[in-house]
Formats: sequence, C-alpha cells, structure tokens
Amino acid sequence: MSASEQLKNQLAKRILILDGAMGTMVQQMNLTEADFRGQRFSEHQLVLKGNNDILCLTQPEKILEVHSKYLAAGADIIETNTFNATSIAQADYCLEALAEEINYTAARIARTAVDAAIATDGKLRWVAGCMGPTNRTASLSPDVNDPGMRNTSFDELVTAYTSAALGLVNGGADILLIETVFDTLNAKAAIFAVEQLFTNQGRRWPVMLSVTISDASGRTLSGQTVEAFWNSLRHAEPISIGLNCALGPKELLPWLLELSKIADCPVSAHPNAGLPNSFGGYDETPGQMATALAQWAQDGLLNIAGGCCGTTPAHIRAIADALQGQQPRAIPEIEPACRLSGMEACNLSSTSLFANIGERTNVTGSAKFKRLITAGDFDQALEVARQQVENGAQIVDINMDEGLLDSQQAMVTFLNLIAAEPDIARVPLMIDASSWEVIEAGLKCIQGKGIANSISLKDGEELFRQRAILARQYGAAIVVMAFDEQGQADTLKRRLQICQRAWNILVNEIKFPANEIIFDPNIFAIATGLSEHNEYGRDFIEATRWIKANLKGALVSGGVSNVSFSFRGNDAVREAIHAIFLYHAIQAGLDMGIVNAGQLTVYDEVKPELRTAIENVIFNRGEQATDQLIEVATKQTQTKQTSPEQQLVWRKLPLEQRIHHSLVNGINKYIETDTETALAQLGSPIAVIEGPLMDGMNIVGEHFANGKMFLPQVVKSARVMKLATAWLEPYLEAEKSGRSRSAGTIVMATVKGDVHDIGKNIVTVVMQCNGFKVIDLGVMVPAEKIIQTAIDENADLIGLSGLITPSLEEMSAIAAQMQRRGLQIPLLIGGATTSKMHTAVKIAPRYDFPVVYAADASRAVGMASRLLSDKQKTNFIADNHQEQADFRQRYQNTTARRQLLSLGKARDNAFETDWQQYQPPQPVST
Ligand code: THG
Repeated sequence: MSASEQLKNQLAKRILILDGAMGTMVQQMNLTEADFRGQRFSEHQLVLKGNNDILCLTQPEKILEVHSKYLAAGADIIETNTFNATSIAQADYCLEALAEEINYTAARIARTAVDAAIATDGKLRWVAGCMGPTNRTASLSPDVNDPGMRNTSFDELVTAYTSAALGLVNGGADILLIETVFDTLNAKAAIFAVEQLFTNQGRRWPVMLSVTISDASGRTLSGQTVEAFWNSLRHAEPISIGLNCALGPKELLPWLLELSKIADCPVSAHPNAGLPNSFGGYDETPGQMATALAQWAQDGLLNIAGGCCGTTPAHIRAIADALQGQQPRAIPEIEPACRLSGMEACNLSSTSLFANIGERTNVTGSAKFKRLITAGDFDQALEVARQQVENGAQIVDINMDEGLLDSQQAMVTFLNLIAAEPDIARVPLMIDASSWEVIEAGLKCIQGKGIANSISLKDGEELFRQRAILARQYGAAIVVMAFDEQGQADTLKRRLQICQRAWNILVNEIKFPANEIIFDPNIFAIATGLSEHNEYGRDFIEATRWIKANLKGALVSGGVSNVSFSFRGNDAVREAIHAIFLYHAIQAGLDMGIVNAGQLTVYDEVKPELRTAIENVIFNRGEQATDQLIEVATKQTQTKQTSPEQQLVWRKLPLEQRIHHSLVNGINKYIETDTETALAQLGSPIAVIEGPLMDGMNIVGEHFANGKMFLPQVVKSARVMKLATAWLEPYLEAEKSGRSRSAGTIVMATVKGDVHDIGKNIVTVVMQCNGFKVIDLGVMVPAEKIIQTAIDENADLIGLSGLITPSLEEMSAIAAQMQRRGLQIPLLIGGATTSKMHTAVKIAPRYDFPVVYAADASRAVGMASRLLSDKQKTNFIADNHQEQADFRQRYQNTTARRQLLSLGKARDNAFETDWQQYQPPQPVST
C-alpha cells in the first residue's frame, strides 16, 4: 500500500496528530547570527537571523532534533521546516535561488526523522511538505493610489510554488500542506502549481489545505468567509481542509464548526496556543489546549489536530494523549451542487431559484460600458458592476471583447479593481471572452470560484479537453456552448448531439464534476422575419428540458437578451419578451441566465395581448406570429421609467450621518458634496477632518474591531476618506496656519529580523489616504536607518511594525536608540504580536516622547492625526501617558502579587471596623 493510501486508511480510523510550531522551538535554541549563517553563508550580505528555513541547510541536526521531539511526543504527521522557503519569501534575504534546495533538504531531514521513528516501533507516520502563504498577496493592492495594482501575480506564485513543491516531493514528502492561507488567490496558485507538477511527475500526492481567519468578522485577510474559501479550493480535492494560526482554540471554534459542517473531506485544526499575550508569547498550557481539542473531538469536529504558534512538544503530547482513542469526525454527505463564490458563497443546488447573471459589464452588450472602458474610466465602469449586484445579480458576467481594445489587459485591470470592491466582489464572477487566453488571464485574477464563459468543441476535442482541464486547475466552473467544428447548433437535434458529446468527454473521460458544467444551448434572436429562425425559442427551451433530464447534475444557462434583438430600441417590449421567455425556460429547468438585472419584468405584469403575441412567437404558433407581435409591440408606448436613485433614503439623514454612512459603506459618490456642505457649516477644513470625517473613521475602526467589517471594506472606507481630504486640500492650503499642507510625514518600517509587511502596507495605504506622507522603508530595517531617515526627512512620526515575537525586543531597542539620538517625535507601534501592555511596559519607558500603540490600520490614522493636531495633541498625549502608567501599575501588581507577605504582615493589613461609630439606617416603613 502506498503512503498515501495508508494515510487515507488511518484517517478513517482515528484522529491523526500533526506536530506543533517550529518557530517556538527555534526561538528556544537562542541561535546567533553566526549559527544561522553557518559556514556556507558566513559572507552573506544580509542578516540571516530570523530566516528559520535556512537552518535546514546550516543546522540540519537541530531541525532533525525538533522533528524527533515532536515524533516522540506522539505526532503522526511532521511538517517540514519550509514555511518561508518559497523563492518569493526568500527573496527578502536574497536567497531566492536556494528555494528548491531548502525544500528538498528540509524534506530529507523530516524523512530521516520519520523513517527512524517508524523503524523503532513500526507505527505509520508521514512527512508533510509545508508550503506557506509567502509574504505577498495576489488579491490586495500595496498602493493607495492604485487599488488595481499587485506586488505579485498568479504566474509568479505558480513559479515559486512549483520549485518548492518539486523540492519537497523529491526530498521525500508524503503530503503537500498548503497552510496559513490568508489570500485564497495565493492558495489557488499553489494548487495550480502542484496539479501541474503531478501531471509532469505522473503521480499525485495528497494535499492538505489550511486557512487562517484573521479578524473578528470570521474572514480571511482577503475578505472571504469560510464557506466561500472552501468553495474556492475544493477543486483541489484535498485529503483535508482546516484552520490554523492567528487564533487560539477558543476563537477558532465557531469557524471550525462551520467548516466541519460543509466539508465533505477530513477536517484539520492546528490553532495557536491562545492569542499572543502582551509580550508576544502564547499562554495556553498543554493541558488547556488538550482539554479544548478533546472537547472538539468529542463533538465530532476533528480528523487531524495539532498546534501552530506557541505550541511545543509538551502541547502535542498532551493533545495526542487527550485524543487517543477518540472517534474521528464522520465525513458528512454533502448535497451535490454548483458551489461558487466571490467573497461569499453562492450555492446553486436543486432547490435554488433561477440565478441572475448581470450582463451590463460587457463591452459588446452595453454601449455605455464600452464607452467607459475605452475611455479608461474604470471608476464608472465599476459603478456599472455595482448596480448589477445592487439590482439583484447573483453573478456578474464580464466581457471585454472589442477589436480596438487590449481585451486581456482590460479584463485583468477590471478584475483587479473589482477585488477591492467588497460589495461587487461578494458575488462570483463569470469571465466571458471569445479568446481562451483572455479567459485564462481572467481566471488568474479571481480568488473566488468563478465561471469560465465559455469553452466549446468549436476548435476540436483536443483543445476542448485541454481547456476544461485547465479551467478545473484554476478552480473554475465552465459554460459549454453548443458549438462544434461545424459551427453553432441551430436545431434542437444538433443542440442535443453536441451537448451529449461534450458531456461524454467531460464527465466520462476527464472526470469533470457534473455540477460544474453549465450548458448553454444557444439563445438566438426570435421574430427576425426569417422563417428559419422560427423554432429558435422553442428549441432552446426543449434543449434545456432534455439536458436537465439526461445530463444529470449539469446546469443550463443562456444569454437572455439575445432573444429579443429584433426589438432593439423598444425596451418595454424587449423586457416583456424576456419575462415570457424566462417563464417558460425556467419551467423547463433553466438554472441561470445572463440578464439585465435591473430590468426584469414579471410574467404576470405583461399585458395579456402582448403576452399571447410573444408566446405565439416563442412557440412558433402560426405564420402570422411575428407580424402580430410587431403590431402589438408598436402599440406599446415606452412609458416605463427607470428610477435609478430608489434606495437613497440615507441621503435624507443629517449631514454628519450622511458622511458617516459614506465612510462606513465606502461610497464615494456623495462624499465631496457632503464635505463641501460640512465646510460651509463648520467654517474650517481642519474642523471637518477632525469632526465628522474622523468620527466616521472611528466608527469604521470600531466596526472592524468588532468583526462587523473586514479588511477590504476598511481599505475602501479609507479611500473615501482620501477623496474628502483631497477635496479639502486647497482650503487647507489657504488656511495654512503655520503647518505644512500634508497631514504629516511618517517613517514606516518593519523592524530588523522581521520580513512581514502586509499589515504595514495596509497601514501605509490607509495613512496615505488620509493625507499623510509615508516614507516606507520596507522590511528588515535596522534601527539606524529608521532613525536617520526620520531625521533627514524631518519626519513627524515613526511607525514600527512586526509580526514575530523577537520584533518586540527590537522595537524597545529602537525606542532606546531614539532616546540616545535625541529624537523628539512620537513613535507608533503596531503588528500582530505587539500590544498595549508590551508597549506600556517595555517600549514607552525607554523613550521620553509619546509611544503609542495602534491596534490596527483603522486606528493608526486617528492616533496619528491626534498626535499631530494642535488642538487635540496635549490631551491625547496626556491620556496616553496616564493609560500607560496605569498599565505599568497593573503589570507591577500582577507580577508583585506573587511575592506573598508573611502572615503577620498580612494580619497587620487587615480591614478595620469600628462598630461604635456606625449608625444603622432606620428602615423605611410604609
Ligand atoms: N451565452 C453566453 N455568454 C454570452 C451570451 C450568450 N455572453 C454575451 C451575451 N450572450 C449575453 N450578454 C448580453 C448583453 C447585452 C445584450 C445582450 C446579451 C444586449 N444589449 C443591448 C443591445 O445590444 O441592444 C445593449 C444596449 C445598450 O447599449 O445598452 O441586448 O448567449 N454563454
């Protein structure tokens, strides 16, 4: 039996134990820079301390020892020490060329440890090749002024993951573990890479997937819900899907419950040892974690369990003991369905109603959209997409097929912009193009599970097969048009014959899931006056009925507005035709249709005379049908009015609330007018910023902290804020009461030894949106450079960021050095392991000027503004000072409490009563 079959076997029988953190163990070794470098990298130009993965090459015996400890503790699956060993992450150390070698060596080390363990007792164990998320995100922009920008691409990620995976499997990994996924598009690239690798190697390895929920809203960093995430990645057919990092067992539970309900494969969890404490440590004891995980097992939630940050062999031993003999989670039967997603899930099952696909974001289908795209007005083009969703589109079709346009470029630009608009990106996207290359480029931009529209047998079976396989590897469902080498099917017979042929190839040959095939049996224009078109309406409806009855599981869709082309210019009649046509097609089983989501009429609302005339045409009842319809149609007056501003009740709210509404909802349409009104009312641009605008941003901050908003929404709010401040800028300049026009200059850096900058980049974006000049020094920045830059640039603030625990120490060292160099500007502290307590106790005392802890991007701006505001700074600094003094006192108290007083001293402290002096109050009698 192969290792992979043995793994499946064991998963059916028991809960498997994954190992714990590598980072915690490395930290405990207290290795020096020289240890990290070893002989081989003694001359390397960059600091290597903190690059844990390089230890595979320079200290292999130490890594082997960690693996052996976890194995001895009872781990069944050992993770290779390769979390950051992609060429992308190693580029921060100028070691990108070593990625494959590190992965190979790491797998060999883990293999050695596992084989040795198996040799001693014969018990099965496995090596999981760890593939981390890299330190870049394919779905988010690092640049404030350009939400469509990306600092990595799908292709770049595929290249990086390919060499990592190759090293891992060549080195002897049994499993590939794609973990700590914070951006689903990165994970999709990893899956694409391993799928291609499997094809090239002629063999498959089991894939484990694990996602990180990064904020209180229960979303990934890139904004997806748990179910949306699972829908996006289930095409990998993983051996397990799970959750890890960011949270401890307590906070992870709701998401584990959700995942274990919807996943029809084993579920894993390897939480942190609690949330990081104020000093970047993890407090949950082995016993506490084991108790929590044992409860999960009891509740039937677990198939694989282990630990992430802060866990040690002692934790794993306690977990292994507690889960010993417990039943694994039973894999639920999940109803087969077409499970799509944007940031949220969209499941089309047998009980779903007809799904609307918005058609307006199509350069050939909308003159307006074409004009906007050709003019490069992507803002307004986004409005078109947003309106479709607001008007009820559950999916949005995007088409850039226009001869004079670089369709591929336009598609990529538009999709990247959509990713920054949570109210659009909420829904799945349908990538509509006649060229496969454009579809492919589009599929590389979307984190959700979308639809490739379309592929067909037009170019022969070979290309059809290839494209279907690729679409699946990109994680997309497919629209299959009823076209073949002879052209489009225009009779019922050809429609059925082509769909059947496509079905045979897809389902029988390449095992494409039936629920992800959407047949489109061609909606053509009716009532054209040409008799050979007379059966088009009925034929589509009958083809739909046949597909639903014979090609079980497949869905049917069509471009509904095509049907009424002959009545262009008469929208009222077109809408009536759509309503009647849809009514019959849906009864025959039509699952979805590309429609103008804002303009759908109901069957019953079409006047009987018109309805009959339309039905006569659709069902080809009589020679006169078309003429009669034309006659009835011309009688129809085009009185239908569109009411674009229906839902704008909020515009009637008082000014303050309107501004808050725009900020919280990320609406940019009215913010300038409202800012203008506010300026007129309040008299000064500063008052507008510090009043309604900052108040609004504070609401955003609170919503984020409470999980009511998620990151991409916060970034959008910041962009609205930017519009408002930009509008105020000329007034600020005119007012120029001494201070410079910009809100202030801040030097930002991720500290030495730390390469994490996603959080810092988000703060940068949000700060820039709020008028700050940000000098971003990047990652692994030595103290000296940060301080020198602040001096040279005459900065108003320094902002430090870091994710890993050693960065906390580095931050206090920087504060001390700022003191020595005589700086007099505030210092902002932020990042995952930083805390109010640590800032108060360890950093603030080392620097005489304000040191402020900013919990997240949404808070940083408010704090920075207050620190620099002439009006607010004195109070703010005093409050911060007092709060930190209180924190230090609290800290003192908790540490001091452990030194107990002697009994005599304690008795001396006893509470004294003096009953002689006490006058009991007389009870009131009624
Ligand atoms: N099947 C599949 N995909 C498709 C189609 C299909 N994609 C494109 C198209 N057909 C569906 N989309 C549209 C979009 C708009 C119109 C028709 C189909 C339309 N537009 C008005 C017109 O041309 O008169 C535009 C008027 C305006 O400029 O606003 O009718 O069949 N798989």
